[in-house]
Formats: sequence, C-alpha cells, structure tokens
Amino acid sequence: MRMKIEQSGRVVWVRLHRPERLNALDTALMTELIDTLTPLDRDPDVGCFVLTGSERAFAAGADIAEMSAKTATDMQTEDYFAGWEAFAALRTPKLAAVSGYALGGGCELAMMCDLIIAGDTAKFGQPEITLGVIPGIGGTQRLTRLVGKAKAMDLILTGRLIDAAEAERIGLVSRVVPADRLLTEATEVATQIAGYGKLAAMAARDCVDRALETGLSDGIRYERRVFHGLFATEDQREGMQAFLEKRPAVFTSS
Ligand code: CO8
Repeated sequence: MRMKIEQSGRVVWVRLHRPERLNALDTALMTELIDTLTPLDRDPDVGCFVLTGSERAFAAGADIAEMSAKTATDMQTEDYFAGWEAFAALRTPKLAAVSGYALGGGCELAMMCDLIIAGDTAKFGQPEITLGVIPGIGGTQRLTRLVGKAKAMDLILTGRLIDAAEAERIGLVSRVVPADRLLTEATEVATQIAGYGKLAAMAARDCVDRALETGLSDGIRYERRVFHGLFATEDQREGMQAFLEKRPAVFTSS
C-alpha cells in the first residue's frame, strides 16, 4: 500500500505513504489513489477529501526512477499520466494539506485539488526542466491559469522552488499556517465544507473550475443553469427554511 486512508465523519483523509521515496508518484500509487477514491466520490456520506503527505514531503514529483527508462514510444503507447485526470475529475471537494516538498507532479497533484492549505515549511516548484523535460501532468496549464504567465514562466523555466509565503502571495495556495497547525486547520476547513450539502459543494467547485476553461458570458450562463438546478434539491429547501426559522440547517445531500 502506498497510501493510508481514514474516514472521520464525512471527511476522507488520504495520506500518501512512500517515505523512502519522498512520496514520489508512480503508476501503482496513482492507480491505488484513483481506485480508492472513485467509489467514495459517489458516496453521499463523503463530503470532502483531504490529501496529505508527510512532514518532509507532500510528494517530490513523479517517480523519476520509473520514468527514466521509458522511451517516447512507451510514453505514447501507455499514454503515461493520462489516468491522473481521473483524480482531477473527482467531484467531491478536494483539499491538499501540504507540508514539505510539493514538486513537479506533486505540485501538479496539489493543483488538481480545489484548495491548497500549506504549512509554513512547504516548498513548491516545477523542476522538470532540470531533468530535461517539462511538466507533464497539467503543470504548464494549471499553474499558468492559477498564477499568471509571469510567475508560471519564472517557475517552469528556472525550476526554482518557492516557499509557502511566496506561494500564497502569487495565488497558488489558499492559506498558510504554522506547520504544526496544518492538520488542525485542514480538519477544520474540510469539516466545514463536508457539513454543507454535497450537491451544492460539488456544484460550487464545478462552476469555479469552469471559470478556468471558458469565457465570462458562457461561464455565467453555466453558473446560472447550475444555480437553477439546485432549486430541485432538498438541501436548498432546508438551507433557506433554516435561515427563516433562525436555526442551523441540517443538510442531507439530497
Ligand atoms: N522520484 C523518485 N525518487 C525520488 C524522487 C522522485 N521524484 N524524489 C526523491 N526521491 C528519492 C531519492 O532518490 C532518494 O532515494 P535514495 O535514498 O534511494 O537515494 C530519496 O527519495 C530521498 O531523497 P533525497 O535523498 O534526494 O532527499 P533530499 O532531502 O536530499 O532532497 C529533494 C529532497 C530536493 C526533493 C530531492 O529529492 C529532489 O530533487 N527530488 C526530485 C524532485 C523533482 O525533480 N521532481 C520532479 C519529478 S518529474 C515530474 O514530476 C513530472 C515529470 C513530467 C513528465 C511528463 C511525462 C509525460
């Protein structure tokens, strides 16, 4: 097993666990991750995933040893890394709690999550250029959309690592907390998200993601359709009724 999984209430914790390789992401790890999370994604009792690593490394990238012997033909016939998009496509909100290194594929995996919360020891980077390649799991696309061309070019062309403070300043991460508070903060945020109706949470993250893909007027039209659709849910009735009755809402994800 290359990861540890634990459910606490409506939050599912996934801890990447290849300590001897700083959680380098190989095919076996990604297959295990996707196979485990796909059925949970459809479970109405799961309201948020938290992906984390160790204190030393969230993930130090794709597994260089696994990749090193591959040829261009292998890469194309295997469509290496294509499966990772299945992780990005999970609809349950995903939070990355990052401590230590999030490099290359590790940074790309964090960017596939909806929020990144970083401990102040975290280091982010896309160092693939130092290996004679480029980011291959969405890094050139997602990083550019998240932080803009100037910073994306800086990170991808130099391969330099940035600390958590800079990552927050450029908009790569949502929050930075002292490293010893990382798991507490992630628990609080994940529990809050998981406490809302899952249909609304899935809709919200879907619409925000859509903004990275589409023009403004199409995006607004998409948002409005999704918004209208939520009026078919019990959670909408309960949320608004609870407000009017001045009581906390109890969502059932239906
Ligand atoms: N893959 C495989 N093994 C790794 C990786 C990795 N990405 N990172 C670390 N390890 C291994 C090391 O080889 C070492 O093993 P050993 O003990 O057997 O020598 C062990 O983990 C511990 O690492 P270090 O001794 O190097 O630890 P340090 O604290 O000295 O350094 C660093 C930590 C700075 C994180 C360093 O390990 C490092 O630079 N790692 C590689 C970072 C990197 O380049 N990541 C990008 C990888 S490429 C990628 O993610 C996407 C490629 C896209 C290709 C697209 C194809 C379609």
